Amino acid sequence: MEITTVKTQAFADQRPGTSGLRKKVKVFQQAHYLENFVQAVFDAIPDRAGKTLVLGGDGRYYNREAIQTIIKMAVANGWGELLIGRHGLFSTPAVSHVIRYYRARGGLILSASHNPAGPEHDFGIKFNGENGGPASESLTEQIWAGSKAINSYRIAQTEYIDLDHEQELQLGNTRIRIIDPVRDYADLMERIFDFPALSRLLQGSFRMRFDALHAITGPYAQEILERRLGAPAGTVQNAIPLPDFGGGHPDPNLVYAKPLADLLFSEQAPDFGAASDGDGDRNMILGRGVFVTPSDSLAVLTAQARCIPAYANGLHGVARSMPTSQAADVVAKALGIEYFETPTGWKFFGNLLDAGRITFCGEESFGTGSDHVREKDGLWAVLAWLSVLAHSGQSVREILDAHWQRFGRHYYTRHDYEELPSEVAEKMLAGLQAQLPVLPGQQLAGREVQVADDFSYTDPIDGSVSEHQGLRILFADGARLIFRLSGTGTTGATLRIYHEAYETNPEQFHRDPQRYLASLVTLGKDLTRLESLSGRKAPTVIT
Ligand code: VG1
Ligand code: CO
Repeated sequence: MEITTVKTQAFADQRPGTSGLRKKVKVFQQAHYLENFVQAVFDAIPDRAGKTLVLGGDGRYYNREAIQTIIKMAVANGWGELLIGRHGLFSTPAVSHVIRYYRARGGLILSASHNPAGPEHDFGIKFNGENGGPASESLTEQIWAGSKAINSYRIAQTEYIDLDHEQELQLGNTRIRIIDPVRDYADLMERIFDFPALSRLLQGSFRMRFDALHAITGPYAQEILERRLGAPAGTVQNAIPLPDFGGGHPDPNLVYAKPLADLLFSEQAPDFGAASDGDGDRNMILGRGVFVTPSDSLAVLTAQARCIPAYANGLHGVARSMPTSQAADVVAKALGIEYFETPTGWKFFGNLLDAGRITFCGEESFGTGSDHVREKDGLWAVLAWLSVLAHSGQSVREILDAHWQRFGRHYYTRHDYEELPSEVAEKMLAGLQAQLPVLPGQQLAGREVQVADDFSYTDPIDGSVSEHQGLRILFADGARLIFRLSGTGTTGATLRIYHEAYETNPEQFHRDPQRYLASLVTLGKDLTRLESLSGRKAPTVIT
């Protein structure tokens, strides 16, 4: 096996964002760009020799080429074994499980998640560690530092590896195993949920539609929903992962999964609708004529967890990212379990999950998950909702109504302003930050400001501190207004403004969130001088 050391020059822009390194495909196609980053990751894992690495992606454009390169580099860098998904495919939650199940040292996931795919769009790569979760902040910083200092990488001269059949082969000292990317994950779901009960639901008069948006969850959803649970053929739509995801945004929200949303709000609506994103970690939950906000979804599942066999003894605790509504906190208080508020990004849940302090966690960005893996998990959330529906015999609307009656309703909406010039977005936030000290005590939008700050998080397990995680305005009545810049985009800057208000009067439970929150929306735009600085009148995406 010939191994070459290739001289290279560092790139200055390989700092991973909220979830790995994401760039335009064209950026990744520059000579040595992918190789440099992969070498920086490998260098940050000094104990890799002889260990197992899991490898796969969401099937987007450039997935296959990147895998061939990474195989050669893994061989040259002393990995003992590679577990690669057949066709080069793996969803993010499946990689997380496979790392844990086979006690691998880590995994590389090739995905830009909810970002569009194709030669003109995005590609990405992220490293998950031996707990199955995204690299910690400190490891991420180390990888970035390595990427800036790199001057060579190692690569083996090997033949092209056939990824399309399950097989085992030996390349130098590295064993390569092409495995079924779905089986182990589907088996895990079968251990968590009551499959006979779910089969009865799906084989009866209940109707559901799952939209895989031409991305990775298609094969997983077909295996689990249609084959193992016996839902009618066609329950899963857009099930074949396409390199360009059919030209759409593989992002499960009311804007990018519009055909599904339209169906659930039509006369022909089935009982239940769900969608997932490019790499399979997000979920959107819809009932007939009703959309469940992800924040409410986390709260409902927390309240109902005991109907699922794996959680029949109750939950240790629950965590949510800071911008996620406080609905789950209210449930946790009622259940007498711990609850936590972390910065945005799944990596911040890892320590709490590993320490057994939380069982469920979630984000407002359509992410929900549990301690079964160390990533958010779209299909898990769908099966959890189906479990609640099967157990209660109620509709999604009835479940939500009953939840609000018991815990109150957290009205919530997020407004995204995408592709702003970076200087403009930074100016808006800097302007707001300068005002924060004088806001407490003021009356704004008819509410009294209690706290106005820049969110800083101290990890309760290892004491590490993460600063500048979003600007917050907390009102005395429990309402919140939050501002932060996205760390997953590849063009300009995306400003996210999150609006939340708590309502306990049942007569007010069925208002339109946009109207209910209108004064907070106006306030958010005023405080950032949004219209005058950016010229934008309306957000690009409302969820
Ligand atoms: C977004 C979401 C965040 C999520 C992240 C990765 O990050 O807001 O909650 O964890 O995407 O999700 P940002 O920095 O753009 O706000 V995924 O499904 O793209 O891996
Ligand atoms: Co994703």
